[in-house]
Amino acid sequence: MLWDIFCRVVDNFGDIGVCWRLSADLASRGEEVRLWVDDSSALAWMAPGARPGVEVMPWNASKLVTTLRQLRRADVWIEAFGCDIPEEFIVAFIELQAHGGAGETTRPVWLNLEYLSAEPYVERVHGLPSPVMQGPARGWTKHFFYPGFTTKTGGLLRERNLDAARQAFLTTGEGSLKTERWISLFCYEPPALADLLRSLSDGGMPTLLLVTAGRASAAVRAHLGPLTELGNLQLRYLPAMSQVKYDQLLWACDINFVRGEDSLARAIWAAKPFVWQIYPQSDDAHVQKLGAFLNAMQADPTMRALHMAWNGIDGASATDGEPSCWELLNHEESMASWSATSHCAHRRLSEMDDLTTQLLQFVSKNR
Ligand code: TRH
Repeated sequence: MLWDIFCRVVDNFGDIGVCWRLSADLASRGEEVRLWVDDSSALAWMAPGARPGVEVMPWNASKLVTTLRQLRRADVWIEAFGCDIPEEFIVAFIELQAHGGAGETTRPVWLNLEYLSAEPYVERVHGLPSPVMQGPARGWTKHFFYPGFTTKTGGLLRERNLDAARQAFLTTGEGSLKTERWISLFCYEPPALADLLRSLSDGGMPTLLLVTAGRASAAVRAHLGPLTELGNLQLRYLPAMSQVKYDQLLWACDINFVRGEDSLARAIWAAKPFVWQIYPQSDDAHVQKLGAFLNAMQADPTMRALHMAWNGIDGASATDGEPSCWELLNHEESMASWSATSHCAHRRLSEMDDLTTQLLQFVSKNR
């Protein structure tokens, strides 16, 4: 089948990151994908080189109709994260259909791919139809498709060879040669960054902090200036890596600090302890979303406390004599417990159908 995936880059890299992974995964299963994106610049480092089966198309309304007239009609439309397909695109599709003399049955399956959340409402709304009430496609129907953490949701993106690639990397990869603890850091500007840096430098474990390019590097440099060594902590600033290399980084590290949406899912697939900085929302909706995720992970109280602290959300603080959540990063017992939680989540979620498999099933049922 031919898929049109529409992506508008709002900010950061999650929108294009998820859309690229989905496009590449569909292509690896024999599907053809046109990825329409308004800003493809991040793909230069995130996904360098051509990918057979995926064509990146500029989302440029003025050129769209001319471009479309020369193209085949797609079988599936995916609007990622609530971005609306441009009206010109729909009009051109209908015109093409009329010229071809095709009937109603050739309407594409039209899906609205939503953001990832573990909140309970996701199970209720996943797969629901949404009739189109106005515009050139009036009378057509879209469907909501929600990624998620339970079998009643659309699941998570997970390439079919992902676990085999991870296992191969772990047996042969450079990650197995290290002597100190490795921690990767991908974040915005976490309110508790100073606490983390202090606990790593003062803790008893030699640690290499691998700081990703962009906002994470800027945030650490704002605290430490040009320093690359502090007590037991060494720092290395990384260049922007491809998604493949970033996955390998997560596999190689002992703890991963991740953010947003896509890197969170990848941290789960790395099966290592992780700490998530959620994308903050102005109405504080992220607080509930974070709580729902920690429930889905079956997180213990210390893992919850660490997440609350990292995200600057008021929660229970350590009482006198108890170690703070930052000190727990240097405690073998808590690390073993977080590690067990990550392994369980990895195993549980690996048993579910992945998002691409579920999309393919949904589309074949609704064509
Ligand atoms: O960049 P993000 O913060 O994206 C966010 C979220 O998606 C959020 O939900 C959304 O509302 C907001 O954008 C607009 O984090 P995320 O989702 O992890 O996306 C980062 C992508 O970048 C992911 O695909 C991994 C990739 N990446 C690389 O390819 N190389 C790198 O070096 C790094 C650090 C990341």
